[in-house]
Amino acid sequence: MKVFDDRYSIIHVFYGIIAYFIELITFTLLFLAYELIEYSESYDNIKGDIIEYIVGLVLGFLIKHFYFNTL
Ligand SMILES: [Ca+2]
Repeated sequence: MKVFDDRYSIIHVFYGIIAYFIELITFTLLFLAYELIEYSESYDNIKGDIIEYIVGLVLGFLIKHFYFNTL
């Protein structure tokens, strides 16, 4: 599996953070649609990118609940 393997990896993390702050379901569906179009033949890339996105979601959670102290 390819995780944090290219310059887009950090974008996936930031996208995850933004998704958590704005609208989780819509952003997740858009991300999955993009992944399926971009890497329709490489599930290794998709799995890696999803892990990068989840890392972003976790960071978004931590920032929102601990830094901004909101629920
Ligand atoms: Ca990747």
